[in-house]
Amino acid sequence: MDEQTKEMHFDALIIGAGFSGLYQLHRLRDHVGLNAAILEQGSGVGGTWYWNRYPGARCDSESQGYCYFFSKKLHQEWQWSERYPGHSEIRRYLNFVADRLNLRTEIFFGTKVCRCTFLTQQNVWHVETEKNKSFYAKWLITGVGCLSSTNVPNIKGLSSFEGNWYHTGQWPRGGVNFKGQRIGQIGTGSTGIQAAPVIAKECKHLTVFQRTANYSIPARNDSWDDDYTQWVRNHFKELKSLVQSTPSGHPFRISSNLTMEVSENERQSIFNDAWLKGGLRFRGVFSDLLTSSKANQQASEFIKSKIQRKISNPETAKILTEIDHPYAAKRPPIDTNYFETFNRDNVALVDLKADPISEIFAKGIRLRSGVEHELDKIVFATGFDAMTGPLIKLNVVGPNGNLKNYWRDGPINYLGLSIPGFPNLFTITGPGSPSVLSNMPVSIEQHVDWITKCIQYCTDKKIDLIEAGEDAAQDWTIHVRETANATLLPKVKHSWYLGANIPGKPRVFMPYAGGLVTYRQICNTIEKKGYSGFKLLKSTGATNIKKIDLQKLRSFALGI
Ligand code: NA7
Repeated sequence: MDEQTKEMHFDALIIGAGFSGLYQLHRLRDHVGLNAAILEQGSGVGGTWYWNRYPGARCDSESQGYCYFFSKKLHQEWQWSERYPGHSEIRRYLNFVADRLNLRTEIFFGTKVCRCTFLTQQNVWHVETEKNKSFYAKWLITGVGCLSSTNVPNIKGLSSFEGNWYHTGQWPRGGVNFKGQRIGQIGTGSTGIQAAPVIAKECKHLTVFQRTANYSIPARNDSWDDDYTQWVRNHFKELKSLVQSTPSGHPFRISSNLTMEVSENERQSIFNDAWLKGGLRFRGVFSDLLTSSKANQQASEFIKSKIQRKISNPETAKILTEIDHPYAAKRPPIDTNYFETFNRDNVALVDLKADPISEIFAKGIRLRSGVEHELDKIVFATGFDAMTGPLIKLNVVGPNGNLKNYWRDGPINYLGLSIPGFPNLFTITGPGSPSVLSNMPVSIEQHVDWITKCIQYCTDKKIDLIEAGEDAAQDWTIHVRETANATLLPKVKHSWYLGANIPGKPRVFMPYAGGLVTYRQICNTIEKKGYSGFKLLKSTGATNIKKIDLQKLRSFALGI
């Protein structure tokens, strides 16, 4: 390496300045004492929430659980305004955290990573950015999120469309003006279900193109008053212990009752209570909703009947409730007036199962039957190349080859954290970890704490290289699949949990369905056993980590 490259050495580089990256930087810099930095594509902190600014974008986790719990001080200073935090409030929260912990000095904004190569001679990662800048570090940690690689379906004729089109996951920072316009929205997942009611209120006419009907539970969002905020502050310890002791990481318990072991009346009353309370809590009213088809059917029928009653047009109600999968086997959306939106005069529903999109033409969308929908703007609420997509996009190359090739048949790794053949690389909330099946900040804290301890251990013991062993990774990958197969989760046609929404992507259930509590215990046991299943290597040519001038580096990264 020449003089210039030596100057760009870090102990640790973290990719992404969302919940994961910010906390990881804090832990490595402030607790382990490493020279660490974040490389962030956007111009601000927020991660997934930096890009998801579409109308109605809001978290489905309740705000008293959607935050960091590592610092009581931070917790006491922050105040959420609503039951479910909106996208701009989440960005404000992450900016508040970045400021309080003084993290910005170690974040390179506007720095998109395009390649990460492990240099075997030096035992360092070489990270290249879109602006042809290079960074080097012993440790590489990805905090790129699970839902950051957008999926715009390859529909014939999109380039001929004369209006503007947008993907919800890359929403323009200045917003989009829908006033007086005819809007087409493709997609009715969690995002589409949040967006449609808000767009409908703003635009002249909204046409929703639905391929698969979806369940949704009313969110029953509400603003928080000062009493509740005070209650949350006073119960920091209890809330922390609650989110860390539930399988989903959400601030509510899962009932141990079995659906068919209560009377019909009691069952309906339990469902009804949960419907009135709203949100993801519905999933937790019985313990077997995701393991027993019979139990699930009870919940599914209940929800469908509730939805039907909301919609005035029977034909529309039929299209919206012909749902082809068990409740919550796909990511279960929650909504604010989604189904009611179809009672508005300016909203139409198109059933793509009956009449699929044939092409996009200059003036709008044409269906296979020849029916044309003239549109001024198209909104793609068509989801993401989830979990593996953002990691593969980094073009990670280990000593034996690249990640894309290694994962060509689906992700293989150990604990969702470490990949054989990719030393000193950790993937926060990677495939094979509970991640998207859990309340993300809780999973993230667990991962970051584990990674930090592991790096501290390697530093103390002068270990140069650590990576998942092949056998341990194979066993873990099989365990992840078997755990999912014991549930109804893989029984869905188009689920992004399975990668089935992306043409050509291997159909493999990606997140770990064993729950956060079990997962945490497994990780802790592995740590206590001196990182069993990992390969730990000491070499003579230890990486020479040099203190650097951050200001100089930041200018370098930004090309100024
Ligand atoms: P999802 O849940 O993947 O939903 C995408 C939607 O887009 C879904 O309704 C898809 O129908 C539809 N889609 C995708 N491709 C097409 C094409 N080619 N034609 C028509 N319709 C299509 O993504 P979301 O953004 O809603 O949610 C992702 C997560 O973000 C969410 O779970 C939260 O955790 C946050 P399909 O069901 O595949 O038939």
